[in-house]
Amino acid sequence: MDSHVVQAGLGDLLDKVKDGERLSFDDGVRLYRCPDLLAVGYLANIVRERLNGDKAYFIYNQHINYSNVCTNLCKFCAFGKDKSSPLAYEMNVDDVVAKVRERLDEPITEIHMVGGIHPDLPYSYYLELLQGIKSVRPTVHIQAFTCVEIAHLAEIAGQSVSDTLKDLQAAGLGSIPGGGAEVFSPRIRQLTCEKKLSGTGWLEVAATAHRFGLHTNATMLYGHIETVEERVEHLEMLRSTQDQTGGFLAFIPLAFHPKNTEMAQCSRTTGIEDLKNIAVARCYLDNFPHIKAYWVMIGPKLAQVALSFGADDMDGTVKEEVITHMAGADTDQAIGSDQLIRLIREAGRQPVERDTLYNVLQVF
Ligand code: V47
Repeated sequence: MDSHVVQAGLGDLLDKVKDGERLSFDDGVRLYRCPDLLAVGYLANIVRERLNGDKAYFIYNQHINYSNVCTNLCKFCAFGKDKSSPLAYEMNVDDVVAKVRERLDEPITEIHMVGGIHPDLPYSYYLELLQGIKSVRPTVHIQAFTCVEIAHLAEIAGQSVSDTLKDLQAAGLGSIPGGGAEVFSPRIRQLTCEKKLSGTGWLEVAATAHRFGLHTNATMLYGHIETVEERVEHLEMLRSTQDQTGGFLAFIPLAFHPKNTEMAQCSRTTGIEDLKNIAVARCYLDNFPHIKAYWVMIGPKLAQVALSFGADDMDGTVKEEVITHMAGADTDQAIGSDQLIRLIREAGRQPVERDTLYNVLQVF
C-alpha cells in the first residue's frame, strides 16, 4: 500500500503521517483534492490505529430536541421554524421528563439534547430541563446545548458565558455537543446562516467551556457551497483551539441533507465525499482523540466502512433523531446496540461501549 500512496502523489504526506509530523494547510487541501480515496484513507487509518488501535466506540444514548422554534432560521436547516409556523413545537419540562421516563428500562448512559434559538423561553426553563432529567435518571450524562445555544443563554441570563456554564453544570449539564459550528468561514456564514453566532464566537464559547473543565465536541457541515479551502480553514481553527485548551473530545463531519431546506438545489453528498471528509479530518486533526462516523447522516453501512478510513466511533443508539430526518435522511431513527456491535465486528474492529467521556464501559 505504501507504493500505492506514493503513486497517488502523497509519498511526502505518508512520511509526515508516519513520523507524526503535523500537516500544513496546503497538505490538507491536497488531501481533499486527491482523487485516490484509498490512498487518503490509508493515511487516515495510520493515525486512527496509532490513537485508538482496533477499538471502535459506541454509546447508548437518547436524543431529545426540546423545541424547533428558532430565530436564526439558517438556510441549510429543515428543523428550525419561526414561532408562528404551524410546524413549530416546544416541549415543557414535564414533556421532556416524560421522554426520559419512557426509556428508563433501557441502559441509556447519555442524553443528547439540543434545540433552536427560542425567542422567549426564560433562562430558568433550561436549568429546569436539566434538573428534571436528572430527577428521573440521576446517573445519566447530559450532553446538551450547542455553543450557539450557550451564547444565547448567557445573553438572556445577562451574564458571562462562564457564569452561565457554572449554573448549567450545577443543574446537571455534563458536556456540550458539537453542533452549530457549520463552517466557520464568514463568507459561508453570511450566505447560509447570517444571524447565527460567528465562527470565532462559537470557538470562544468552546474554549471557555474547556477552561471551565467541560468537554465539548465539534462538527463541520459539509457538502453544500463551501470550498475545500474553507473546510481546511475550519479544521485549522479547531486544531489551533485544541492546541490551546485540549477540551475537544470528538470531531463529527456532518453530511448536508438538502431536502426541505432553502438550499434544496444542492445535491446530497456522495459516499466518496463522506469518507474523504472523515479521512482528511483524521489526518489533519492530530490533536483530536476521536473522529465520529455519525451513522444517522451517512448511513450505517458507510459508517461501518468509515471505521477503516479514520473513524473510531459510530455515535450511538440515538433514538428519535429529528434534525437530519426533517432534511430528508432515509436512515432509521434509532439503531440497536446489537446491530452496532455487528457492524463494528464485521469491519474487523473491536466493539467498545463507552460513556460520553470515552471511559470504557464494556468490551465485546
Ligand atoms: O448543529 C442542520 C446540522 C447539527 C442540517 O456532538 C444539518 O456528538 C445535515 O451537531 N443536514 C446537529 N446537518 C447535529 C449535531 C450532532 C449530531 C450527532 C452527534 C453530535 C455530537 C452532534 O446538524 C446542527 C447543524 O450543524 N444540521 N441542518 C442538514 N440539513
